[in-house]
Amino acid sequence: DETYRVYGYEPGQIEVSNEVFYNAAHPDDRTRIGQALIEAIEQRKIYDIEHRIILPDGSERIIHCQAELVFDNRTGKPVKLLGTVQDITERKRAIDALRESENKFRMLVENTSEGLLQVDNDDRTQFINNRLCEMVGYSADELINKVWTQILLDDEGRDIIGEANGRRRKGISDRYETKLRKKSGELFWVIIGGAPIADAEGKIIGSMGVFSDITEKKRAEEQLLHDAFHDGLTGLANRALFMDHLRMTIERGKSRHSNSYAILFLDLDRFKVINDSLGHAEGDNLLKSIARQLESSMRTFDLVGRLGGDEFVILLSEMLDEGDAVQVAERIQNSLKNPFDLSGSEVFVTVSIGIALSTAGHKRAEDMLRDADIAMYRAKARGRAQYQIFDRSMHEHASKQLSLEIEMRRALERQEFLIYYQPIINLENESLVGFEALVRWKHPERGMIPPFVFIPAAEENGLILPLGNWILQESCRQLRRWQDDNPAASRLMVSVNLSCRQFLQLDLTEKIDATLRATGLDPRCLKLEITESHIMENSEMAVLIMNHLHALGVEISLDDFGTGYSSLSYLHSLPVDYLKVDRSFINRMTDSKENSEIVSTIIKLAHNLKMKVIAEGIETSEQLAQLKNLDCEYGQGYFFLKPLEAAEAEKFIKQNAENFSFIVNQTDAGFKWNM
Ligand SMILES: Nc1nc2c(ncn2[C@@H]2O[C@H](COP(=O)(O)OP(=O)(O)OP(=O)(O)O)[C@@H](O)[C@H]2O)c(=O)[nH]1
Ligand SMILES: [Mg+2]
Repeated sequence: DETYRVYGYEPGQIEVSNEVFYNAAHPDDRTRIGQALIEAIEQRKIYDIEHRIILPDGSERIIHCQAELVFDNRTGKPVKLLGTVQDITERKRAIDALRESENKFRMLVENTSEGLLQVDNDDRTQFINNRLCEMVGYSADELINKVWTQILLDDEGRDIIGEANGRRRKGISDRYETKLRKKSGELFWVIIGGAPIADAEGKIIGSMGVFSDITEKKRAEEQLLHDAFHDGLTGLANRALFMDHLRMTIERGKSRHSNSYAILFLDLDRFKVINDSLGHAEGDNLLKSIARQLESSMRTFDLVGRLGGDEFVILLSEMLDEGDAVQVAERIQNSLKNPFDLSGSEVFVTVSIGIALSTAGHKRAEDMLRDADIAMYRAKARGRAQYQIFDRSMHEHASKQLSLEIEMRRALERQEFLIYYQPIINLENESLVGFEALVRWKHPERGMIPPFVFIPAAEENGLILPLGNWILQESCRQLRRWQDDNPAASRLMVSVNLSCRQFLQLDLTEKIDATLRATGLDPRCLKLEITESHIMENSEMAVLIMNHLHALGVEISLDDFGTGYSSLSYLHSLPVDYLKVDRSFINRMTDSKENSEIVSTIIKLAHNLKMKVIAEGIETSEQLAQLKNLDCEYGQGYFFLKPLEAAEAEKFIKQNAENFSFIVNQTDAGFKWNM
């Protein structure tokens, strides 16, 4: 009955014959069937074949026939086949599908870009794919049945895998990162996706790992991390990293009292000049060279950082005593004595250093850095190229400066600044030639604040630029108005002090030109006073600026001559029109012969250099007489007149307008003007 069913008939539906079987066989399989039959007959063996048949409904099946031949005893000829027929279509299809999926899997394993590794519970390699072999540089033979952790990992990696294996044994799959060692010894990063392998009973017998090379990703991550904490230009620690280290050092210092530490705050002196003269790119090169120089003069456990601009910081975390910090500061200053080579130009650099010591007991890193900064500022104010150690009084000074700055900003807005005009007299005929413009601050609560209090502060905080501009504008405007009102005043001049920062402004000439145009003042009526220290710091640049100013028609006075460090020898190279002799020389000139000799020498020197002389601070008739004797051209001082408010000066001009030879009466107490 089963045979009928296999062939697609009801039992007994047809008469069974060889022909029926033969016809049902798939035409393509018939030759094979014939051959199998012949073999069975000739070799007297079992007829055993799988082949396709076509059922009466046209569908195709696969069958397995196993039959014995029955031979006629007499003739020895085969008479029939006795055996079984089985429909194996479903089983056949399942096996084919399995084979196909196995092939697919093998393809995948061999061609995947991931490394695959199967190990037993003793970490012996059971299977490794080509990709992983490629990654580690070993052949499969070198790894199969070997303990892979001994070959491909270092101690740290073995610890990581040990932990991972623990999780595998509990049946957990997960991912983790570790380094592998190549056959060449080189280490590289992988991420491993690990999964346990269980046998039929669910017992864990090993694990399978998928390895991906993440070296590039790791490198990018490390780069990112590095960039976040380092200065892009010099590669030094940046503010974030430096502050982090400082914080840790302060914390450590709280628990362990033996070690002292310090920070050094460095700012290059006049770095702007290098940028302006050699260009920003060379400025950058200099910053890089200085970074290397600082690193090389530090011990490995000191941290050098760059906060930005031309500011560097150093953390000395292991000091024996406070003297160490001073020694380091001196070493740095000495190491910068040699010039730097910037594309052929030799550049000398000095640096101002502020030191904050752990003994000051800072609790916060920010406070310690701020105090080192304050000390650095003090080093700048004291003339640069030196170091200063922070102490409390500096803090007070700095807070005062800060409140002064705030007040000055307000004063600028509220126009609390005034200009006083001090007459300058032609000594030969005692006539008025003009005024020196002097700024005063009329503070609403504190009254008059003298310039020596707020001008240095304004230099430090930069407010000197807006303030200086205002003084220039206002003096030019005022003089022009007086000239308009009194034609006789048309030859009066005004002399305006320029601060160092103003003088070194890149667009100074343009600004002055614009001011003259805006106020309509004749350039010959404006004189600019510059102190010698400005010029000393950058004499080439100073000469350049002075030449520009001369081109405008503006004359220049060298102020406070003799008080600074200027040597007489370089005076001849300066395009200066007037020399102002400082009041301290005039004060003392009648004391002794030597003192008057000094003034005499200065005046002769100026005359030799075709400069005219203005004596400051004339207070007595004796001084005036001596100066006249020495052919000093001009003078100013209380003996003539004190600085006048604008309204007073105006009245003075009006009342003496007919004749600018003002003198009415000269007494020992001074001049009596028409006022
Ligand atoms: N080349 C270069 N210059 C920079 C960079 N950052 C800031 N600067 C310049 O560095 C100068 C720093 O100025 P300061 O330190 O205030 O002034 P200085 O000219 O050094 O004068 P002192 O410090 O007062 O002696 C400014 O002119 C900035 O324009 C930088 O990354 N590269
Ligand atoms: Mg600087």
